[in-house]
Amino acid sequence: MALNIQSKRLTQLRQWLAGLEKEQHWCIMITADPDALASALALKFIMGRRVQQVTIARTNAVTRPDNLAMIRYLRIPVVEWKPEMQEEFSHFAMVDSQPHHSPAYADIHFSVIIDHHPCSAEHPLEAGFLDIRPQMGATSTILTRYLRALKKRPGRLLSTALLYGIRTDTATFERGGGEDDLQAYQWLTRHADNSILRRIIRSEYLLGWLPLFSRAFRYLRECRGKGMHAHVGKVSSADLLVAIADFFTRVHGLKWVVVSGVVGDGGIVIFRGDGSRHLGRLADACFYDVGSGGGHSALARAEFPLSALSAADRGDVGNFVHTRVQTRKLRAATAVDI
Ligand SMILES: [Mn+2]
Repeated sequence: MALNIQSKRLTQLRQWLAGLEKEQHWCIMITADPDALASALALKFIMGRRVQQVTIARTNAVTRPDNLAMIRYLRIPVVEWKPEMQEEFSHFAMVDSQPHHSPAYADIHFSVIIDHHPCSAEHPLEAGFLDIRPQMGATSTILTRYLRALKKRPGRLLSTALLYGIRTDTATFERGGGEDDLQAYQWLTRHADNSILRRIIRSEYLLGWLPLFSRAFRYLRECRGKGMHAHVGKVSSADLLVAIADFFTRVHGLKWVVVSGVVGDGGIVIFRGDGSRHLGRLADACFYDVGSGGGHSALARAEFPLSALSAADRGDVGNFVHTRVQTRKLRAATAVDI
């Protein structure tokens, strides 16, 4: 049975490929993340020289350092999508997403949709070639299966891209991914470049973030014996606070860390730890009366508007956070556990 379904899909894929024509200009649209980038690169490789042109266009900005590293080291030819580009193309494909996922896709007809997100009944999909498989941990797994079935051997860079796509979407099989993903992953490791993969994985920070790390190191103060707090002041995004907090989790002997900063007109506090102290409850206890806080034992977050603080506290948010984390008593567990 499974074999029949598989071969029916393969027949459809072959039919679609056979129907491609030399004068066509294709655009593969993505919301760029590792799985989407890898899947688009694989689809472009499969389409090969059957058509005039295959452009990969992203509708979002790429800011994460590992994604920037992936594009650079794997030489993924992705361009920023602009609505006026639409007339340059005769055909559109979409991987790792569905047309209703973004308003940027609204006015476009897609001839190909390949995705692993579930379909929704409100948004029926229509495309010349359609392959939606929610049971797959990554769209990269679906594309890897195409390569294997079509007996197309991917090069070093494409294999590494697909590997990183599966790795990211399944959190290296810690958070999803099944037998199919594992099989694809194993097959890809034979063709991939481990040293490039390692460079991508290790690209965790951007140069522009280093001054923030420097501020965090200078501020670092002890909290309740086993923890540390660092306030980094104004930052452009809470992601930077998360990156700094995650960095500190690599320090052996540091049980937990609190990294705070100001984003726009609000204070954000990121908690990370080894689970020995319930940080979700701590985050709640420290900030529930000025904002909100919560999370798991090893991973929590609190936010508050600066307008909720006194003028003196607003003038020294770092000290406000520090005093709270240092002195607040936990509330009853029932108040936060849901
Ligand atoms: Mn995906």
